[in-house]
Amino acid sequence: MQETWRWFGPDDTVTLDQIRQAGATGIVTALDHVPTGEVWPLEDIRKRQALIENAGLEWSVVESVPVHQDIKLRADDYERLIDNYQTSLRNLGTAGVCRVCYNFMPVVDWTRTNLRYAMPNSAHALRFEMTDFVAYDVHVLEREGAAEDYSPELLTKATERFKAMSADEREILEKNIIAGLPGGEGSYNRESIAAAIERFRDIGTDGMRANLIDFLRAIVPVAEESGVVLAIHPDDPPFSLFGLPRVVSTADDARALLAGAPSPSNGLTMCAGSYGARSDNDLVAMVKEFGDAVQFVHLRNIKREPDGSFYESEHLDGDNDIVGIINALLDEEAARERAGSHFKQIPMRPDHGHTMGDERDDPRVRPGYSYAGRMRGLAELRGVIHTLESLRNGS
Ligand code: DNO
Repeated sequence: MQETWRWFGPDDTVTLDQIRQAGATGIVTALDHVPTGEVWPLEDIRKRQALIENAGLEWSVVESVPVHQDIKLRADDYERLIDNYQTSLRNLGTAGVCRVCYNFMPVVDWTRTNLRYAMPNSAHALRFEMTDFVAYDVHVLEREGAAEDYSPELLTKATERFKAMSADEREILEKNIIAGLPGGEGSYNRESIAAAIERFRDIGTDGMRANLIDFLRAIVPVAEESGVVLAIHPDDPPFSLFGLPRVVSTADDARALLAGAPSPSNGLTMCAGSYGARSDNDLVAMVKEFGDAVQFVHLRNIKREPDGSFYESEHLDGDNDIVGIINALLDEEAARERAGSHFKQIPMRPDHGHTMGDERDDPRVRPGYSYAGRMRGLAELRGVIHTLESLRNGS
């Protein structure tokens, strides 16, 4: 596996030198200055690539080339937006940046309710708490019909929670949910999120899936011609938010999107933390089943609670069988080696980490993307990979 690290570009609090010191060899980054839907110019791709290569690293994965909401809706300007996406893929292929992660979540990208959830050791973790989310949806956003999407017990808990929150707490909760998290697409205020949700209200799961497959049929052949592999990121969390359909949440969803546009370029991101937030996703079985479609891996652990809430636990301590997942990925790499496959090394990144040490109370540090927290995660994961590889080699 290639050890990679997400870098938010020159204004990241973590430098390329520090990333090398942490032991990663690959960079995961995006041209965040290009507005969603516009073409990624070859010149800008080459400039970013040169920065990375001059630091002795490789640009291994693009995360993400965001998909415009109009493409997800097949509305308004979507044809031009798809053309632009195709051009961006061609430009990335020309530069030799060959793996592209993206997602197809409606309205909001990855979502948490608490970015400073205190662990027993006083480090901070990210948390999604269902009661808080419902309190926001029903009592702050006051989305029409929201109450019908939740059970009476949850609604009662959410009402109590809402009443007990101070104005500051409500404001922080709103910001966490709708203002956008690092690397996420879309930042809203209360009016604009309500309008965005409204646009998706009647699309339904089948409509959303059909739009994803139409999009894949337009971009996968271009990726293939350009030597690029796509790796769709699952929904995070992997269930409906704001009553909207999410179609990249389960093994069935992954099966459907792969079958909809079969190609070696139509691949998956195995985000352990996202798929793993559902107890009905068996991640080891998914790696085995999807095998050569797994083109990028986010290794992260979570602790689930019965109502759908979860928090991001330490990388080796949670409900995900990280050792089993890594073992299955090593099997897949060995199969690729035997088959002489071009993309035999699977890039992985330690996805998120706790905010700890000097960074914990530093407002410049991106939640989930601290240096120390991810370095700790990477070191633990590296230990697992090394051990499993040694056992395979009989040493
Ligand atoms: C969170 C991430 C997301 C993810 C995008 C993929 O840390 O996993 O930002 O990168 O949703 O398109």
